[in-house]
Amino acid sequence: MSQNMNMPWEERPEGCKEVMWRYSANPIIPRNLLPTSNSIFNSAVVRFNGVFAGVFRCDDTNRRMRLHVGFSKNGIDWNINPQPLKFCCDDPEIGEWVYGYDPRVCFIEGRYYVTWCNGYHGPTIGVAWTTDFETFHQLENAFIPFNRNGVLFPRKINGKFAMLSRPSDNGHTPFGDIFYSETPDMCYWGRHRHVMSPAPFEKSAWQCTKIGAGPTPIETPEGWLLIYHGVLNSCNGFVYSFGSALLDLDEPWKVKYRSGPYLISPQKIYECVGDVPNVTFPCAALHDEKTGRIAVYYGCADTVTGLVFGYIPEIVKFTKENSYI
Ligand code: BMA
Repeated sequence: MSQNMNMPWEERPEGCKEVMWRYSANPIIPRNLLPTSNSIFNSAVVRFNGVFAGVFRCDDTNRRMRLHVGFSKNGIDWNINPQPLKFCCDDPEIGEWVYGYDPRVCFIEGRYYVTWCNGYHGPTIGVAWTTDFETFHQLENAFIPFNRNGVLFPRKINGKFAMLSRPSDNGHTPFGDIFYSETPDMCYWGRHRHVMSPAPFEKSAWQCTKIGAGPTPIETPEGWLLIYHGVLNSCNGFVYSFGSALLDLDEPWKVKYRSGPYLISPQKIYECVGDVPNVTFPCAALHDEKTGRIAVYYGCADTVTGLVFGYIPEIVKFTKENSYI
């Protein structure tokens, strides 16, 4: 790994022509890092006080879906609290824990907001904030069930907080479009706009069944860079890959470009073998404005956590030059 502790980094391997490349020591988090963990994947990390902090999806050996807080000096070696995260909430009806998974963490105006798939009469989008990764203040759920993949934008847009989400069903949803919603106060969400649907099979098959936003979108001069997962329903079940899109900066429900080819698909053993085979599921990214470097954290086969690297300007170029829309 690079000496620069600003973010984890490893240069593109010689001869590699891919837009994004995997960390050579993947997976970075083994399934059994905690004494009671069955799997640690689909997790969110951010910079915090000169180190890194994160909210991790740790399914336990009862196969209950739990969230745990973790810290790291280099973004690669993680200390994850063996005790599950407990949210503080004034309203027991909202604060009652049922299950939680696939967290995202987004820094906006001095607070780290956590959004996750929260069990409340089925999956919906839970919202909480923290400033210290110790006390987490849980707010109202953003939407009614069923919904997944709630991903906040890192700044207000036209004066409102904004979120992407993916309305779904109570099972292993065989459909799914990404929508945009906004709120003045992190409580009342509205102005729901359609962003994008799965792609036509004949144009981009890896994303033809359903799609969902991944890490917090990154602001670039070309638009919001959105890395998102897409699903293909193969004869062997769902296959989760990820690609990229560029959304309009002021009206992010307008998609400017969308990659036909995937950036990453399940190809390595740790992505193809595990509790759910053939899943690469991005939930977080660290990036560096100066160098354009990006490191994406992704769940592998619903079992372990991996890292892939790239350069934002190259991903933007790839998205534009290979857009199918
Ligand atoms: C989705 C979510 C993800 C998971 C994926 C593949 O519906 O449950 O957490 O990674 O399925 O199993």
